[in-house]
Amino acid sequence: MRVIFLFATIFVAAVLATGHQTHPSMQGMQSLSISYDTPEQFSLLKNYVDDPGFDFVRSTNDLVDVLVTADKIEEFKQLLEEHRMNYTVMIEDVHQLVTEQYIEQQVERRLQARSQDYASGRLSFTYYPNYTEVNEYLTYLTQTYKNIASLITIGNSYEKRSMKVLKLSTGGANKPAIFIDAGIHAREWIAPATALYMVDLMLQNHRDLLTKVDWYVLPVLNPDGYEYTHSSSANRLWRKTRSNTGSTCRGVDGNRNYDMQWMTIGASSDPCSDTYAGPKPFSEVENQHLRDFILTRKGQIKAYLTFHSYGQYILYPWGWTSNVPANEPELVSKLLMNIIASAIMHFVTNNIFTLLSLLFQRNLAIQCAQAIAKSRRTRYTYGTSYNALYPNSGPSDDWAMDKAGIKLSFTYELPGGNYGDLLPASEIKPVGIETFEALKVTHQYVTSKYASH
Ligand code: 0X9
Ligand code: ZN
Repeated sequence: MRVIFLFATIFVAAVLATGHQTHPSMQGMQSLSISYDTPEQFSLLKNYVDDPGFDFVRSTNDLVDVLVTADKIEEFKQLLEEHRMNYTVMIEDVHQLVTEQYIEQQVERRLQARSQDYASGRLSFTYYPNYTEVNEYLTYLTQTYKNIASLITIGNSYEKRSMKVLKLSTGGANKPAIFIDAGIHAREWIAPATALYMVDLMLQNHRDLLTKVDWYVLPVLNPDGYEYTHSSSANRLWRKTRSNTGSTCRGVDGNRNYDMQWMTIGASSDPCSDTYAGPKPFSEVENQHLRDFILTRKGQIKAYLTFHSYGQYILYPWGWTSNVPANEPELVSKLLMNIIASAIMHFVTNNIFTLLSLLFQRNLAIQCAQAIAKSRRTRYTYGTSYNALYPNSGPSDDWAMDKAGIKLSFTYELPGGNYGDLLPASEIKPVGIETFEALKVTHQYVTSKYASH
């Protein structure tokens, strides 16, 4: 079993280290989800990693999701069957789906434009907003919630798009803060939408979350890439930034570019790869802005949350080693530890209610996963990035914990349903509502640990 795990780990790293400059024609492209469990099956899949007709969009230790072009699909399916590998066709026709979704987006946009309600920049969350619409919405928030919402421009992207952090604060000094970013990977549209919808929920119905904690939300960390995916259906699956690093291929994987074990594992030095780590750590100006913003508020930010898709994971450091961080018990509880802690607490306080609440307490990741499951039965896996997903280096959450000293640092891989990163916009609100439950838990934890009472 260990041998298989090792093979899987190497395979996953190899898969991630490759990628293609642009996506080949989507006409007739299919999305397959393949499960595998023997070393032979791993090596069989590995043969296709460099094939331009294949794009491995998600990899775990027992399954891969891969987009396969029309000219390769039948032969590949036959091969899977011959080797008794189970697969499901997740998307029958990627091109058709992407095209339909672009039309739907436009229809919803027009519907929204007709409504007086939305004239001022408010979002309906019935379609994925583009970069301009995100900014209009941010401005709308500052005008509507004058005493709470403000914008901090942290700099410009490579293509000179301004990057704005939304600050939500009810005033007062020395409050702990929670920082959220989304959209470092351009095609993961559900991430910015979820971050914004949670802001919407907070401002409309949950102002209590603003009393003791300040919030910073950067909804689009990679504005150029995000805008590129919105510009044409042919670019919908772009992942990286849009910087020109001197190669024929553009862009850097922002989540391999932080100065944290940079380029040590699960990252590529090939500019044409989807996991290209960049020519040096922090080569990407967008990441530099995020770094400077966070370091300026080093003591204040107590939790760092970064939203991605897909796969339903709550991940915490590290990605580069199988070792767990020193405060792992805080990030995810051990039941036994909780019981012991509860007993001590009970002894100290002699309070039955404290005992009961602590007995049922799980620490943060598991509590968040449970809160989400309770909301809509969505199942999240939690664990360190290396152990629960795959090894990789230079991601923002590892940097936030190690270099910015933020002890609570999580990556959320939001749901992709049967669609992966092409999740229909009708899922924005349901995903936002369930994820908001995890946000409440995180807020509660930060408040009880860091806020003055
Ligand atoms: O590979 C990534 O950057 C993330 N997955 S994604 O499918 N959204 O691209 C996972 C990053 C988690 N790993 C660490 N934070 N170390
Ligand atoms: Zn991502």
